Amino acid sequence: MANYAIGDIQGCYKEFKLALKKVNFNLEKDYLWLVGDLINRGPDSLKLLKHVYKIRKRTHIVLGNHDLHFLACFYGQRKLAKADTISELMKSKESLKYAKFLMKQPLIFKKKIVFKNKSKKVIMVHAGIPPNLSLKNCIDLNKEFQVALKGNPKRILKKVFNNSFSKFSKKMSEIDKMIFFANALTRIRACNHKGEIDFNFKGRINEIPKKLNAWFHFKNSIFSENSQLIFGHWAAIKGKTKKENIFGLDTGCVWGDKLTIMRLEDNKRFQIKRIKK
Ligand SMILES: [Mn+2]
Repeated sequence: MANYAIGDIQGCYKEFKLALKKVNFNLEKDYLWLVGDLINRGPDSLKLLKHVYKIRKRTHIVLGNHDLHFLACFYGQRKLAKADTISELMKSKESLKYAKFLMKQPLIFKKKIVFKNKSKKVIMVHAGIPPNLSLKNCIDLNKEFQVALKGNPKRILKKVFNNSFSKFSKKMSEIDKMIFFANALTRIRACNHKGEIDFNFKGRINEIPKKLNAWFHFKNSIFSENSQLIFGHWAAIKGKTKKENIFGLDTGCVWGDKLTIMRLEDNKRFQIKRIKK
């Protein structure tokens, strides 16, 4: 029995299948973790969702910004952009089924993994965690977000990428807290010294301006010794964080680089090169 986590697939279905094959993924025994951005920008978003839906009982998912973007488009709250490749999915007869399936997925997921008599807590998010949110804050906000999204998807999805809040504050209204949380967990890369998120910076680690720092370099009780964090989203850092217990899994498959699948028991990485058309 093993747990395997895959970085941003973004509709790269062929590479996804090869990744499962490479680790001999066994549906009866193994679990699959997906760090979000399952769809969009790549060629086969519909095929990918079909497959993931079929194996959903053995799959743990967190939503990424592209998954939220699809939901917002599906519920008429955002428009497709030129670079989007989800129109086949939008037009599919099964789009409602997949939209409802994605709506049930959290923004943060955690599970205890036992390996060689040692146990560790593994936490999964799409982009990262802002400096001033604890694990308890995240779990609470995630619950509220899921209830609100299910209750009134349009209300939440309309504002989901609103950048007006760069830092969490208890003074925010309940809906603003949820919007901030969803936006931060699916889009964070760098923050300034006050812990405020800069939503514009998307470059490499060595290109970070002096006034900013990567989110995983801030102190946060979540990054404690007995826990391990996995995330995707930031393809430009190619999975490197220089932190022992924080693992980036987006290695830019959709941009022509590689798809990473990591066994969480021993953190061994396997990679599939993007198949050229
Ligand atoms: Mn992303």
